Amino acid sequence: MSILTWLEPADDDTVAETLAQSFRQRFGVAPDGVWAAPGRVNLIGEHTDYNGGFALPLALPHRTYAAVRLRDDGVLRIASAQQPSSWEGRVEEVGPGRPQGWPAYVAGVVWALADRLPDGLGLDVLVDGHVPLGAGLSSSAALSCSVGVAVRDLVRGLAGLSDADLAAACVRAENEVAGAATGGMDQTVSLRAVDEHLLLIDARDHSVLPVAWTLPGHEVLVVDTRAHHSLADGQYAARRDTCERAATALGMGSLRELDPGRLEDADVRRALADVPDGMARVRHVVTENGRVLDLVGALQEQDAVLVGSLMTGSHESLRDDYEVSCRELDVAVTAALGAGALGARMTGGGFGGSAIALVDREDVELVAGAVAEAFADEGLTEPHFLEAAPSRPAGRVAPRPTG
Ligand code: GAF
Repeated sequence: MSILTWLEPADDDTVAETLAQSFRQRFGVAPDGVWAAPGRVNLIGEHTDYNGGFALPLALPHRTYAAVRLRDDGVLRIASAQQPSSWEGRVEEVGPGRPQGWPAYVAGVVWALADRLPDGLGLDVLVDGHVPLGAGLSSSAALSCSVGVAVRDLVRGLAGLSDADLAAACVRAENEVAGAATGGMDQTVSLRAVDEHLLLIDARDHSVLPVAWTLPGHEVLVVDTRAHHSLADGQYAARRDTCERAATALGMGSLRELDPGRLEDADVRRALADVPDGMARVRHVVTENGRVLDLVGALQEQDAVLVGSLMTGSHESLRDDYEVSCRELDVAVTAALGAGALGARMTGGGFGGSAIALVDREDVELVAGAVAEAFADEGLTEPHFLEAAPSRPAGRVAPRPTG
């Protein structure tokens, strides 16, 4: 069997030191500090956030780092340790579609917070991403949240800004400046995670509840399929649009309001008849909300078998009703289950990206090996693997916060 590639999280202190040095070389001055924000894995509750529903993600130990320095001349200079492209412009130039590409996730945060920022504020930013890109692990939200926490720490007038309000600003940056119509799950967990816990998010009122990981003998194995994943293409927005049309046809503010017991009712079917794919999409959203709450109950009962079967049920619903899976994700799920995983599913927006599997701690290598072998047999690109240990939220890494 070939050697598997495991993506390890970076060490905060090492990255902070190297990044501060690169910042000095690039901008000729030291940063005010270095901040980091985590990517995420969603255990269950997919495509529910923009329907006012439930999700249960965890923050990964894999983080995006941002060395940041405030300026007082309204200029933004944005660069990356990995990306060859950079952007320089004035704060007033930032807006929907400007700048393009990854710098939008940085500049967009300043744009979204503009009302609360002092006149003339600008930034120098150098980012260093350690969340795999395009892997459905929320590298974009980690990017905007790392800059968001930096700006909040550095600007006196923002000291009282809550994590929920900062998450909302990062969502606006992504929706309105970067043009990706995502919900708020990723930013919420990146900013509001609790170390060693999952986070139950209720997107209706943005409340969160930490949920303990009660299965110490089991791990969440992440398979980065390395199939391309982009939320800025049309598929994600199309699903969201269908859900909004379905809610309107049902006379509801969001699909959260639909009682699961009414899914088969004739009036519901009639109302959705004119919404292409409406019935199947609605069925996914409504049943997925139920699975999230059932899974929280299964965790409380330490019932790993039930947790696993709910995860697999989620995948089937995403594959068949929501139609956001793809060949690579299905191969990963089937191979993981075949090798003894208790459950497996795609995670994140879909159309590529990552799958996760609930695996007995002793079987992690075995299951990962089986997935890699299945990919090789199918002629797919070699997948990468990581372990999803629930980790801490965004914050400053250098200079280390005191107290
Ligand atoms: C992406 C989005 F950014 C989230 O808001 C969420 O909708 C997810 O896809 C699907 O559950 O990660």
